[in-house]
Amino acid sequence: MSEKKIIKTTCKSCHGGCGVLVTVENGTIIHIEGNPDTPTLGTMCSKGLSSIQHINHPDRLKYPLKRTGKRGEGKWQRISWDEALDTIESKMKESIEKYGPSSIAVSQGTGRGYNRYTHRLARSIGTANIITPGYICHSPRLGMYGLVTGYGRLYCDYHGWGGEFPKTQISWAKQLEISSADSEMAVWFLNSLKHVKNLIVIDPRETALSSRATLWLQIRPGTDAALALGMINIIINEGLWDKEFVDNWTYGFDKLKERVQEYTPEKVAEITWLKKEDIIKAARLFAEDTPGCIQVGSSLERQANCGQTVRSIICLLGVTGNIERPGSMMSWIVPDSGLLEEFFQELPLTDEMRKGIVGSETYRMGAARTAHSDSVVKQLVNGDSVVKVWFSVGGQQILHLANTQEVLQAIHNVDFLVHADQFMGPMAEHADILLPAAHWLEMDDIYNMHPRFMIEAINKTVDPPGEAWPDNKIFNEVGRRMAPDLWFENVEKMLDYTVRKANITWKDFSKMGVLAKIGKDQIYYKYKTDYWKKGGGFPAPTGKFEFFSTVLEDMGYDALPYFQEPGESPVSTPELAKEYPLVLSTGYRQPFYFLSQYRNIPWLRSFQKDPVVQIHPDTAKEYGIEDGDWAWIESPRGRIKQKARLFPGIHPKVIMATANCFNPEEPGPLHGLLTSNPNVLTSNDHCDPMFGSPDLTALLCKVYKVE
Ligand SMILES: Nc1nc2c(c(=O)[nH]1)N[C@H]1C(S)=C(S)[C@@H](COP(=O)(O)OP(=O)(O)OC[C@H]3O[C@@H](n4cnc5c(=O)[nH]c(N)nc54)[C@H](O)[C@@H]3O)O[C@H]1N2
Ligand SMILES: Nc1nc2c(c(=O)[nH]1)N[C@H]1C(S)=C(S)[C@@H](COP(=O)(O)OP(=O)(O)OC[C@H]3O[C@@H](n4cnc5c(=O)[nH]c(N)nc54)[C@H](O)[C@@H]3O)O[C@H]1N2
Ligand code: SF4
Ligand SMILES: [Mo]
Repeated sequence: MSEKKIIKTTCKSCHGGCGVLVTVENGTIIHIEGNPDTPTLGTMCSKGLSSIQHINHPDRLKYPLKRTGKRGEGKWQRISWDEALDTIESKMKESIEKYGPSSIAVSQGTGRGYNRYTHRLARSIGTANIITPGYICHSPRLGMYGLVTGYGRLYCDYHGWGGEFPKTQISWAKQLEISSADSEMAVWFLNSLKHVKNLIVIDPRETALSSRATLWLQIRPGTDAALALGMINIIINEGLWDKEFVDNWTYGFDKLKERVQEYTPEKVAEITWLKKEDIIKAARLFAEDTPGCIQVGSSLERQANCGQTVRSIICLLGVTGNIERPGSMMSWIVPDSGLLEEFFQELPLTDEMRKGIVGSETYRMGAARTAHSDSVVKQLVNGDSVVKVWFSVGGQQILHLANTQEVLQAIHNVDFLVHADQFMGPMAEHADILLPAAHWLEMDDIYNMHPRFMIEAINKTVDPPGEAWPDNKIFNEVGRRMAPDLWFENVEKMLDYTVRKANITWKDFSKMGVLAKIGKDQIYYKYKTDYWKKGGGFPAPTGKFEFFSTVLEDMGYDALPYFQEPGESPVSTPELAKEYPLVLSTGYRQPFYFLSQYRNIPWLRSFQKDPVVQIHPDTAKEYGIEDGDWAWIESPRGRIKQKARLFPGIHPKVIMATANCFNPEEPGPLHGLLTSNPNVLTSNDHCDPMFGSPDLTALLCKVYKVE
């Protein structure tokens, strides 16, 4: 008799966390579909739906491996988990003995639901050298929200829970409908468009959203701070600001008013390549048709002026009073379990750990709690590296950091590199010990990527292949060896601990599926209550929303927002622009890929075989390129080739390359990395003074046909 059952779980093939129903027959998954009884309302995308091809892929890593040849030579020997863990333990302990705990780095890629484990492992070992892409993705926003308001998170309220939907929504460098990124959920956003009066899209490219927008501002990449400051200028000078909010709840408005005077509509139009009339229209719509919210995309954080850009946008929210009002920007009340981040935050970040953080002296906002990746790279290349042992789970730093050639050299200089992954790839190829990781269909875990008003259960549906382990088990077992008192007897005990504050066990939560604060559980206008401060106010040092940041002033940074040209641009480096006349942007998200992942999944690959560069037809004609031609894209750092897609929706002076690329089918160790990955072109020389983010999306390049 065949046995068939339906298991409820959560997809983490991207950040979205869609609720899923999985049909398992005799131990094999035969069907996957969205679960309508979850906050994602039954929606799923091609990535999640292709998971059966993913888990059964013949190239899955199945056993722990140890390198036998030279680094990257592709010679491996199968070993047991015991041997792998013994080796990791002894290498880590040896390094701590010789160089101190800061010599251990723990790294991850984008959030894949295990951030809390990465951080807890590092802190339990005594190091804060955590290598994460946070500083180019989401953390600048959180850091700046934290500075201005005193709490770290502000998200768009398009749920209607407070009785109002946003009347004006700005999609600023974001493709939420594809990305479901950064605590915003595509399905709720798309549903809210029924209620929106003005949709404003700010993007150098036409997108699915811009084609239905009230106003599309086709901005020059890297000039968004100027636009935000220009909009504030108009709002203040036309008397359109929210007087009740500004007078009672903010600090430094007069100083901001003075600062934005230099950002006149004329000047901003010149900087941004926008029409003055459109800038004025955007400012008026956003100030007059309230409430409104702004989705901030991570393209703005992959730039060397990201800190001030994000800050300028938050000030725009402040002058329009779009804070904590239904239909504006909200900080969410978290579920009864507390934030999952408490799992690592409960281990203190000691002064000694802080002192050991690579890059912390220079990038004081970005490298206050984690390492600055580009500084780690530079140190490794220069031979004066603090980091000696690198424990990497997911994440392909070789691909995702700026200046691929230099990162590659750095990786070769690491004393001992461990990597956990599901497949071979450029990072895995360079490991000393390679650990096989399970897929979300093969594990029990708790997910919080991202809406901070809920957590979700990931329930195991089938066994992983060979001896692959879930990441949480890998972290726990390494943790138990390095700091036995701070880790758990087994994964179930660890998950029990994670939800203990809700007075439930993992088994209870596994059945519940979701723990959330939705609808009436949320509190609006918290600053008008005792929530943060007795008598009302914000938890920032002045008790107010700080246009003028007292914390930045104390740190010696400019306390008011300003615009700075990208390090390489037609304006900042006009001589270079003669040879490289086009602005290079990288990184718009592909619906069927997640960063470098899934090019080996046949169904997903069938949608778009090769990495594509979008070029305006006039520009392409000028350089003799036709639709479908392979084109070289060259910057002062090197050149790569991608397939040209002629696209009238992109600004003629801008090209957009697909980021995070390699071809799994090409030979290792690099799998075509040096001819496909746009970070061959990007620079780690100019970095944001606060966060250390390099220019990954606003640089100079030229294009020509591959002969
Ligand atoms: N030029 C340019 N560079 C960029 C960007 C850009 O837009 N342009 N984007 C930047 C941003 S925002 C980010 S977040 C980074 C992202 O960069 P990464 O997160 O490093 O992205 P990937 O290259 O997909 O590497 C992820 C690896 O993790 C593995 N993996 C997936 N799931 C799991 C799992 O559950 N467990 C384990 N152990 N492994 C898993 C995958 O197989 C893959 O090898 O790239 C950054 N770099
Ligand atoms: N399907 C899928 N989903 C993903 C990912 C994926 O690879 N695939 N990656 C995940 C990750 S790690 C992240 S960080 C998020 C990112 O997702 P989002 O934050 O939504 O942003 P992106 O899609 O990277 O880029 C959004 C837009 O920014 C525009 N843009 C580029 N430069 C500029 C600029 O200087 N100014 C302005 N105003 N616009 C600019 C691009 O043209 C693009 O349309 O997506 C996540 N979700
Ligand atoms: S949107 Fe993300 S979470 Fe949802 S099904 Fe697609 S990959 Fe999975
Ligand atoms: Mo990201």
